Amino acid sequence: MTTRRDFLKAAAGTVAGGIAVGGAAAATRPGPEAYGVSSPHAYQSGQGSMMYMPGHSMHGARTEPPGAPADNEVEYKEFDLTFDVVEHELLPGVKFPVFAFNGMVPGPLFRVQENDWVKINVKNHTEEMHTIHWHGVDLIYTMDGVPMVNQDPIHPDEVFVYRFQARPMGTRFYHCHWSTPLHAMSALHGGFIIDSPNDPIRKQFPYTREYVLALEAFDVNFTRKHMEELLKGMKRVNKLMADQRLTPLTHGFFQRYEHFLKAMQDGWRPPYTRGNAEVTSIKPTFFALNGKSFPATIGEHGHIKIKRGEYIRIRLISGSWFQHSMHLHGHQFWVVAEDGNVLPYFKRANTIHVAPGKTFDIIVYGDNPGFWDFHDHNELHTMNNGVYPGGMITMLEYEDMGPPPYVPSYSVNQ
Ligand SMILES: [Cu+2]
Repeated sequence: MTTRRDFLKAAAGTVAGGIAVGGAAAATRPGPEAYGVSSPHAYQSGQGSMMYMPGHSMHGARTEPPGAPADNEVEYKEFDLTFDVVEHELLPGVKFPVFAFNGMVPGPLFRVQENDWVKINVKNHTEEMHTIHWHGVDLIYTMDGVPMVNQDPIHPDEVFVYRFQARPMGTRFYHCHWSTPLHAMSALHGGFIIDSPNDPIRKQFPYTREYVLALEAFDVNFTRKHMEELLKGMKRVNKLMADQRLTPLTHGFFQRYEHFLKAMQDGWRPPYTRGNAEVTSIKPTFFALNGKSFPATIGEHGHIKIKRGEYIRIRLISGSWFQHSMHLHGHQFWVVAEDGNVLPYFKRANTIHVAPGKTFDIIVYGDNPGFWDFHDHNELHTMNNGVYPGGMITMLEYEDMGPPPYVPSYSVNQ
């Protein structure tokens, strides 16, 4: 006896067989839903995972991760940030394209008070995806900005809203965490200074000026080439999204680790197994302080100034993947904070090692009038494309010294 149910099963088998004749791959390879395309995103109040939204477009989209107080619950200090692509001049004769916050290298400097609630509306004006990580800030985990760990990357044309309480006090920073070498080697970083009236450094050293120095390394050739390729690739991805043809297999995004493993079982290969051009070594050729290489670090872009009897505070922020050993001539400074945190005792030093991801605060006292070199003692970083002098050299100038007895030239070796 044939039931209606058996009949339906048989019919389904026939249809499936018919498709297999037309294309074996279509019959054996699972569809996008097998890789988690349609499962709901964990963030209830967000936009959901935008990776495979039908009719994908992030124009007008505004993603607000959960976990922070609403606008009417606390008083927010509000800021706007953008991701842009700009042509940046490191020094005369050297321009290259970079990703930059608000078009600035480094990004704008934030100054807030400890325990302020801050709200940062971030808009992505580029064709590439990004996130922002607030380095050294103890915030709500949904605002931590790590793609594929606690947020989806911020897509082209999307607005993403970070909200958190600024704490603890100290020299913090922010950077893009969509960590392709391109972004790290590009200019997506900036200082995030959290002040407090209870700052013991301010009490012990009555400093009157302060400086923030981002230490940077750029491989301009790699950045030029890689950015061009990446933007081409992103245009293709955006087109595929608009045409609703993007699948996890073409883009390599999976909502769950098991989906990723299943795709590999089904024959998909991740880019890192393909001998892909993305796997390359980075050889920085230019080094910079606040976006400028020596001699462009001098003058209007702000070398460091001091007067006799003055205390100044310098906040050093690692914006690079490399080790920097900053040495000040003619002075013993105090190292007063590491990673933004006030040290239990203030160490005297003239050289400070700033490893990737670190910040240090130092206090300099004006007791030796002159013009003094402040530079990375890794001398490879004091060259511009292999030519000395350049890179991470700046100057400490006593303003009250009168005309200098000797004015150096800015000539470079041939
Ligand atoms: Cu980025």
